Amino acid sequence: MKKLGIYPSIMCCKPWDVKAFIEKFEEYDITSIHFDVMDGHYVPNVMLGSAFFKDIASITKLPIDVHLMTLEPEKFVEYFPFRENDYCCFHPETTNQPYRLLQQIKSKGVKAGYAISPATSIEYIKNSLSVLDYVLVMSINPGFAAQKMVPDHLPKLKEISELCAKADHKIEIIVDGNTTAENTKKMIENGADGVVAGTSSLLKYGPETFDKYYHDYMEAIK
Ligand code: S6P
Ligand code: MG
Repeated sequence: MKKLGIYPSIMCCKPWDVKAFIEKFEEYDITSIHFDVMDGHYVPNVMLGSAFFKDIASITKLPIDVHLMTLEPEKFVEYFPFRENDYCCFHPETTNQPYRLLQQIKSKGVKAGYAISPATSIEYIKNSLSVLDYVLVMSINPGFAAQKMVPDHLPKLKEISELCAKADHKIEIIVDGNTTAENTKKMIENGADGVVAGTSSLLKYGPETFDKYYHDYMEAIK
């Protein structure tokens, strides 16, 4: 079985713990650092800016996956000095030309994805299969950590993964929200290739607990 992708959500780390957590992420060779950007308009919260992105990029070569929860994501894409192999996704309903924006992101050498909120139509995915590198499937309403998985998530995840399997290249399916070990098992069964890890699993406490939580989590999802 393919190794599950792990995308720890840096917004769940206290500022004073960020460096120590990143050292742990490197030690465990995690897939990418999940970076939540919130504009206070698309979602009722404000989070993580481009200066913080630059700071993280200056201390690690791990890829950073930027999750834009903003209106006019085409503007925000220009604020971040992406490196090759970083990821960037946005919510397709927040922009007039989502297909064009995927192409724009890919032209920077960056992996391009859609973030799909619980009620967002999967038609966007259907009409963009050839340009999508990944889909971030939200199992919660975007805006806050520490929420519970919505009841409609698993069947939607299955539908999305089956749809993406029709593409002529691999489209990664990453789940964002409430990825407890118990939920992660069900998410894998329904097509997840990777999960965002936050307060529900690896980042519940400080970096000194990471080893324990990582081993317990990996053991529990076997
Ligand atoms: C929510 C955001 C997420 C959270 C993540 C936190 O708007 O997009 O990436 O950071 O879900 O993890 P948890 O385990 O607290 O749900
Ligand atoms: Mg996110």
